[in-house]
Amino acid sequence: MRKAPTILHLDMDAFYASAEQASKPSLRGKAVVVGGLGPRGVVATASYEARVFGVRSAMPMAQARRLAPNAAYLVPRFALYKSVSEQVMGLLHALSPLVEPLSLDEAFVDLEAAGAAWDRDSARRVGERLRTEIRAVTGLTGSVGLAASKMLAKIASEEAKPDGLVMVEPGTERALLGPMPVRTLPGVGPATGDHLRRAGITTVDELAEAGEDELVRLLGKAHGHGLYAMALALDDRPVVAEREAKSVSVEDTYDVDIHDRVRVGTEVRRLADRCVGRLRAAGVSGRTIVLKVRRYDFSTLTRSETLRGPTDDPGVVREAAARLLEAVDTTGGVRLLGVGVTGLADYTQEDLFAQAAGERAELEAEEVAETPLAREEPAQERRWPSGHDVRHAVFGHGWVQGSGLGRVTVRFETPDSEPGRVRTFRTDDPELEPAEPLPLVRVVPSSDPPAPSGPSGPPGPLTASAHRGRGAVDGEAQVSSEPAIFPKSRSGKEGGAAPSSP
Ligand code: DCP
Ligand code: MG
Repeated sequence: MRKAPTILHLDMDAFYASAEQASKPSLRGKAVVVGGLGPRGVVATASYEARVFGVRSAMPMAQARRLAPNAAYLVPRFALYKSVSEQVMGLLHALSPLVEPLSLDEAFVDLEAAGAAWDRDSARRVGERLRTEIRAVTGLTGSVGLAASKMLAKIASEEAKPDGLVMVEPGTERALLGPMPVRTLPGVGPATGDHLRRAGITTVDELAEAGEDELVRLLGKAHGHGLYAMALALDDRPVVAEREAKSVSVEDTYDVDIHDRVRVGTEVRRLADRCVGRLRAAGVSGRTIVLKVRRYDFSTLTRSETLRGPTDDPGVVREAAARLLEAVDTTGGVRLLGVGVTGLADYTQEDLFAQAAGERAELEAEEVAETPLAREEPAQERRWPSGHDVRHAVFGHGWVQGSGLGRVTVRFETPDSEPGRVRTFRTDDPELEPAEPLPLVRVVPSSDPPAPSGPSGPPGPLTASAHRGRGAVDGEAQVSSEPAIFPKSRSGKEGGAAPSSP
């Protein structure tokens, strides 16, 4: 293991919810819950203000509403989160060529790779500067962990939350890890955690005391051996840059076209399992699941879905492939099927299984009308998901605070305005239309000098200056400004039909 704490782990704080608060001045400092609002929706995340009431990621939305009835409930705006994520990843890439993204809001960076840091002091300086830059460029806060290994860097960023930096001094790793629950270690998900608990092992110290032989007996050779090393804080895994181009895939061509929908499903499941077999043999996992279908007339299409983090779990890959198949018309028969996984990494998050189940619930929820009323006019209701952006010909940019009974309530405010006023319209008001998200931080016109970045002045990639919460000066002008840094297009699933909610 290296001697200096030069592996950095960044994790944005309450990512989706913070992006919503930055976007909507009236929600700053308030309980905000983002997730599926349909009857089977789950919480994607909650602002720290909502966590006080016990609201957590992956909790059923109905339970969240009971715990925090007065919170704001919003449907995710993935296009916004993705563009903020790209800004953050850009800042990380400016530090080092070795950046390993784990999800939209989380990544490892090897600071030694390009000489950005070499010891404690230089690593701390880089970490603090990164946090300043992230705030300036995105308006959001991220927490940083620094350590001599990936495992400890990730634990440190968790300790640093929210809005902090924690460095694990080399040599103190075992003392820090010992009292922590076994679930802290990478690769210990709910199933392994339960298994260990039944064997009387709940803390990392108890894992280490159990000894390698006992862990191998309980968990099998590879897992037991690996976990024992982690319990001793021995983690040599390198930071691996994302290898988008690489993928693992399998496909089959059939002698006779398959017409039976059930049989197509069975084949896709079999291919998913074979694909996972190859992934595991190669010791990697991946984030993007790809389904390929060639139909009777040789028309070929591929569909893909990207998960929050890499997986090598057969259940997750199977479910994703099955979801992708649902959207493909196979009535004429299929002659070839394929399943692949791309976006490979060495790191796996066991909890993705729970994630897959949650996402499926949300997708189904989108198809179910929420109330009898919504069923009467589903097109109008679905057009106005809570939290999504709108533009009114007279009042400008705003967001949907709620809809139902043929009415939609809009709050007119923008990221750098004062908290705005609420107005209600008919859902078919011709002056009201859906809009693209505005940038969270206003981009400085190119003629302006770059924003100052502190006394030591990094020549860093600062391209924007923060205007969060500033007063009325900008308020009016902002209403007519165009989003400069955000992509115009939204892909179907992300921008499309989400349930509206009263
Ligand atoms: N997410 C999700 N479903 C989950 C967990 C997370 O959709 N079960 C989404 C919403 C989160 C984002 O991924 O905002 C990042 O996940 P994190 O685990 O990093 O959680 P947060 O960033 O929300 O909070 P924290 O401050 O704890 O990192
Ligand atoms: Mg986060």
